Amino acid sequence: TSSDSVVTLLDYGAGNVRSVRNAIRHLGFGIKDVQTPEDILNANRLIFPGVGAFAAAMDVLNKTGMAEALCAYIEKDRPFLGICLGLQLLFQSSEENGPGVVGRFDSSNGFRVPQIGWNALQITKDSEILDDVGDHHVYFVHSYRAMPSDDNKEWVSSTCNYGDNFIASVRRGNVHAVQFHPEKSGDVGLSVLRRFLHPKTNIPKVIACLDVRANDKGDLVVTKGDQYDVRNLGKPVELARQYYKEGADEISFLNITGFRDFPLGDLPMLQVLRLTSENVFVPLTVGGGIRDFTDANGRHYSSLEVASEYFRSGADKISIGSDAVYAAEDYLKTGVKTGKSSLEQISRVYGNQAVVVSIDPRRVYITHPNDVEFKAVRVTDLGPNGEEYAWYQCTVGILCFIVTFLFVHTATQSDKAVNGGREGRPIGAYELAKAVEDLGAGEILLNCIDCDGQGKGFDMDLIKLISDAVSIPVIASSGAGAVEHFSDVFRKTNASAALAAGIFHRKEVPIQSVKEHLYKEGIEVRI
Ligand code: 1PR
Repeated sequence: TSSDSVVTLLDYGAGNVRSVRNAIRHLGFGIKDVQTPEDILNANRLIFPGVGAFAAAMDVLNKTGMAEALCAYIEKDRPFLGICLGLQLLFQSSEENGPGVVGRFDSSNGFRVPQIGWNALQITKDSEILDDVGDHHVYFVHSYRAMPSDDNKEWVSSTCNYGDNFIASVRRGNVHAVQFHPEKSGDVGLSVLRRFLHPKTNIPKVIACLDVRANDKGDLVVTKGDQYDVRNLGKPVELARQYYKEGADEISFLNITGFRDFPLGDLPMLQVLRLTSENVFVPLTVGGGIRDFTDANGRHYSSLEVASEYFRSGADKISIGSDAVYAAEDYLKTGVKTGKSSLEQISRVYGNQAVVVSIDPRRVYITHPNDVEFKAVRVTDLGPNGEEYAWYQCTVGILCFIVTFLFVHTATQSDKAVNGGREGRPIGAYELAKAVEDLGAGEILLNCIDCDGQGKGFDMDLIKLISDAVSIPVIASSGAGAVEHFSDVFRKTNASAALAAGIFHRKEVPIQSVKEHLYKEGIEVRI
C-alpha cells in the first residue's frame, strides 16, 4: 500500500471507533494507528474520532503529549478530520478561553438531551467535504455542542438546529471537523469521508467504446471481437445515444477499418460523428487511421488535416495508435522532437487535451526483469512456464484491410499469429507512455490485447505501471466483465477512467449498474 492510501487514526482508547475504521477500509484506505506524538506529526492525513467524555479525553491527550502534537499538526494546515468530540476539542484547544464555546444542550426547551438521531445541516460556506450533503440528514449523538460566535464565524462551514443553532462543522484550509458521525450517516456520510480522503481528485469516468468498421454496404457497424478479431453488434449512432442516456461519461469511436484507406474518404465516420454530436452531450473521441497519407493520385494529406476534419464533425479528441508508436520510437532513438509527428502537430494546434494516444500492448512473459531492455513488472499471475515477470510489447496495425477482410469474410477464428492484424514493435508500453507524454499527448488509452474481450478484468499490473509512470490521465481499457472490475481498477491503480466495449454492447452489464456499484463502494461518480 502506498503512503497515499494510508490514513493515520488517533484512537486514544476511550471508546468504540470500529465503525470509523470500517468506513475508512471500505473506502479503500489502510489505517496507521497513532502510537506516539511523532506519528501525528508524520501523518499524511489524520482522522481524530473523538469519543468519550471531554475532560477525560483532554487529560489523556495532554498526558501523552498528543495534544501538543495535534496543535502543531493543525497549525501547519496538515489534512485533518475531527469527528464529534474531535470537533469540540479543536475548539477548546484553539480558543484561549475555552469555557463558553462548548456547552451542554439546554433540555428545558423540550429537546431531549443527548441529541441521538438524524438532523439536517445549514451549510454556510464551501467546505468541500460536505459537497454531497445538501438537504440529506446526517447522524448526531452528543450532549455538548460548540456555539457559533463572532470569533469562530470564519471557521464555521455548517450549523444545525436542535433547540439552538450549534456548529455542525468547521473548516479552515485542510483542517476539517464535523459534529455528526459520517461513519454512521449512510452513503452521504461516506461521501464526507471520501471527500476528505480523496481531496480534489478527478471524478473517475466510465467510457463506452465503439469499435466500428465499414461493412460491405459501406455502413459503419459496431464490432466487438475477442482479442481484436471482429464481429458485428449494432449501429454506432444509436448505440452512442443509448450509452449517453445510460450515463456514459464519454464515448470513443475507434475506426478499425480507417487505415485500410484514407480516413477522409471514410465519409461514414464523419457522418457518425455529426449525427452523434447532435444529441450526445459528453466528449466524443475518434481514433483509427490518423496519420499522414498520400492518395493514389499522389496528393499528400497531413494527419492534421485528417484530425481537423474529425474535430469539425464533432469530435472533441482524436486518438492515435500506430503512428504514435513510430513517433515514440524515433524520439527515443534520436532524443529529438521533430515536431513533425501527427501527435506533435495535432497537439500543437488543438492542444494536448485533444490528443489521446491509444496503446495496444501484449504481455510478454520473461523469467528475469533484466532479460529485456524494456521496463518489466512482477506479474500477479505467473506466466505459462511459471515466469514471474512480463514486459508489455507495443503493437501497430498491419495489413488491416486484408486481415479484416479475411476475418469478416471467412469468419476465421482467432489466429494468434495475426491477432487482429497487429505487429509487435521493439518498444514497451512504459517507454511509449513516457515518450508520448513528452511529445504532447494529453491522455493515454491503455488497452491490453491479452485481456481484450475476455471479461476477466483489467490488466492491473499494466495499468498500475503506466498510470504511475506518467502524469497525464490514463484510461484503463480491455477486459471489463463485471462491475467489480471497475471499482478494482479505481481502487488499486491511478487510472482516471475505465473503458469497456463488449459488456455494454452485449448488454451484460449496463453502464448504470457500473455507476451504482462505484457509488455504493464510496467511489465518486457522475450520476
Ligand atoms: O493505429 O492509429 O490506426 O488506431 C487504431 C485504433 O484501433 C487503436 O486505438 C486500436 O486500439 C484500435 N484497434 C485496432 N484494431 C482493432 C481490432 O479490434 N481489430 N480495436 C482495434 C481495439 C480495443 C479496444 C476495446 C477495449 C475494450 N479495440 O478499443 O474496445 O479493449 O474491450 P472490452 O471491454 O470488450 O474488453 P491507429
